[in-house]
Amino acid sequence: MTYPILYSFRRCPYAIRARLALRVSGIQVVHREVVLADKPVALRLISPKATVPVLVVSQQQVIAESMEIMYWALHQHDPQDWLKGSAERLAEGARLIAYNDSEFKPQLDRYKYADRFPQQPMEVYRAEGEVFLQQLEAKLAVASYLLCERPTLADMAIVPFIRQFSSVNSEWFENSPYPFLQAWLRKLLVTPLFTSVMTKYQQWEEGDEPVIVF
Ligand SMILES: N[C@@H](CCC(=O)N[C@@H](CS)C(=O)NCC(=O)O)C(=O)O
Repeated sequence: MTYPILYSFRRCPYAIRARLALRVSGIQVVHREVVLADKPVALRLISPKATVPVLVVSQQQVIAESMEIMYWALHQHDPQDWLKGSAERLAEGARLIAYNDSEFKPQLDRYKYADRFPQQPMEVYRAEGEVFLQQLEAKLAVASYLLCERPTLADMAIVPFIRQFSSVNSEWFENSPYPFLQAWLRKLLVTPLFTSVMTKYQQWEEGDEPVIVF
């Protein structure tokens, strides 16, 4: 039996979303923990852009984008119906994910690493990111999850990024005017699914015994 190989980094929000989908779909993978400052040659060879996550399904099929890994896994098995919903809801979910990846993530990086962007004080970058928090808060004020009363792809693709935003200054986040978002984050982070994908692994090195996870 050969398993797909997942190059991953524990705290990377893109890798977390990929691991959530792989885990929920029950797909077993060989896990290779990457240290971004010390990327393995094997990763660079298989994916020249060398970002994580990367899923090596076979020699012919290498998936180097986190959303594509989510879709690949869920198209095989989607036991919690993350991909199910009306066309309108799915389109709204896709819009939120696209906004997360293209607008919110750069804002999150500037907030997190504000000292590297001295043009503006940290509060300015945080306020930019809050535009997305406000959008999510409005959704969560009327439903338990972003699109409906159960988690869907949008929740699972976005929650790792809100987790990262919240942990830049957890005291600020806990006191921010986003109670529905706070509750949603708390609820998702304590699920067995989420905690299971946050297992710690040692840095992978060529020749290591395969670490099989599912
Ligand atoms: N669009 C990619 C982005 C992945 C990404 O940027 N991952 C970060 C880690 S969170 C990374 O690997 N950065 C490369 C580096 O820091 O050298 C995806 O969705 O998978």
